[in-house]
Amino acid sequence: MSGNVDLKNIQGDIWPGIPKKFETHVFFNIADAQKFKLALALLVPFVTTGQDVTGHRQKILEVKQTAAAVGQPAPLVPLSTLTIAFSQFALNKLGIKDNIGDAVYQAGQKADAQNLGDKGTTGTTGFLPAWDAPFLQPIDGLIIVAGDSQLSIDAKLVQAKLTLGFGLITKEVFSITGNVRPGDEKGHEHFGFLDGISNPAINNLDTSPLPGQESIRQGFLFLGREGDDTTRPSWAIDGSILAFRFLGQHVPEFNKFLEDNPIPEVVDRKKGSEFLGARLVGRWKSGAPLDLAPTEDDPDLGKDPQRNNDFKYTFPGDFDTQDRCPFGAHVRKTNPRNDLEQLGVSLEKFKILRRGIPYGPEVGKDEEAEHKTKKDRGLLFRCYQSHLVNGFQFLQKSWANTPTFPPKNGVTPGFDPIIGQTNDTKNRSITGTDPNNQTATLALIDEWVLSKGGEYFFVPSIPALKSTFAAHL
Ligand code: N7H
Repeated sequence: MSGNVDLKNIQGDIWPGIPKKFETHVFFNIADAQKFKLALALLVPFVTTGQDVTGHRQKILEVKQTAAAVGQPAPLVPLSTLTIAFSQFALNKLGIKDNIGDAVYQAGQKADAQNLGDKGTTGTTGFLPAWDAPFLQPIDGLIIVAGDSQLSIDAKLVQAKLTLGFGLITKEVFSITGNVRPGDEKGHEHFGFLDGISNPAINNLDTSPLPGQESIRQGFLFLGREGDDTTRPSWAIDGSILAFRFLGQHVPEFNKFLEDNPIPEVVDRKKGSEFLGARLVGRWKSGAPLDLAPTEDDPDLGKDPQRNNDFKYTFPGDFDTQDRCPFGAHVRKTNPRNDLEQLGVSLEKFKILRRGIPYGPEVGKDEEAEHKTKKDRGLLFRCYQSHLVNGFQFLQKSWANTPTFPPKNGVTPGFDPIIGQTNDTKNRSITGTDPNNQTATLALIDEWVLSKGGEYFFVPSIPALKSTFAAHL
């Protein structure tokens, strides 16, 4: 199908993405399908659309401009939003029998866990991932409430739970709140790196892409739109598939590894450790990409959206050497840019739109001193795409977990040091972290990101919520 999505019809978390400080995820099961459909009909008017979020973003911009004009810091604009998503288990319960056209979604993430490289055990009933208990049972749906403050989202959540009859019609399985990190760490994930920089632009929606930002056809994000060649049921159009991953991060242990393995020949040990961190991620903590800032951090570049994503690994030597950026660095593994384009491979179908948020407290002094994680923290990772097999699943399995990717003559890049994993061994390594000794292998003795659970959800359009998911009142 050609044509463009109508912002009134899509959920705003997919596009343009919700500006948020706090975000609660409530995973639920449907206890009474008939009553749930009636309750959902009452909730649909409160689901946040793309048009709603466009309005919020405009308001935030205006408030910022007004504050800047008088030299004042901009106040936060009150905001609370609601997103709702359903797993295949929910479709079954609600009697929605059509084949959505994504076998990975239909089987569910628990069935995919071994394939994704998650830890676990194999018994008589097959592979059991070492996930947190709530994710080991079927989960029907997910409500995401996001906003500017805990207070705003709490009020929205109470309203949503009352409407859906939580406790009777709908049962809560698990709930977790993420928040933007405090002070200067705003926008940085728990290892300390600026996140949320590189996402694809969507044709005819992001009308002025940032320098370096690649545009994809709408069908690679929304089912049934241009570029999506799969047969879909008519109600699935303008929905998107959400991969949720509950990812714990061992921050003190990661920092200790950097401390113990500084890149040699750098002015001092501390800078050598920072350099190793940047070589593992492919960007400095400031966000500055190694491809543009290969030897030292450039904080002005890091925070400048006009420049911080404007690179493709096309500098002389980039394709064959790891002088500027290791082939296995996290951002190069998950978006290899020219490494594949030079081989004639288009990256369009491998694009995902990331919408995550950190969770858990800041690292405590005791954890820092003992180099040991004592409190749970990490990333509530979410990404959207129209096909999991080319999107999240492919990036995790065929790129991050595959040491020979990206393909390079005579060099094995190694695992993605941040998210690459194997089911039950800790036998991970990477090459090229030391620019002066690029064939040396660095053993990644620990895994610092641990999968604690997840599920694949479908995020329906507003018309689909009304016509197919909810009862007709
Ligand atoms: Fe990643 N990190 O802090 O190291 N990621 N990521 N990610 N990630 C990115 O460009 C991180 C995860 C992608 O276009 C940045 O926005 C952490 C999963 C993709 O150049 C940083 C975790 C998957 C990109 C991190 C985590 C991806 C990307 C740079 C888990 C998919 C864009 C900031 C706890 C399977 C690459 C930015 C590009 C960027 C980190 C998870 C994918 C700093 C800590 C599970 C596609």
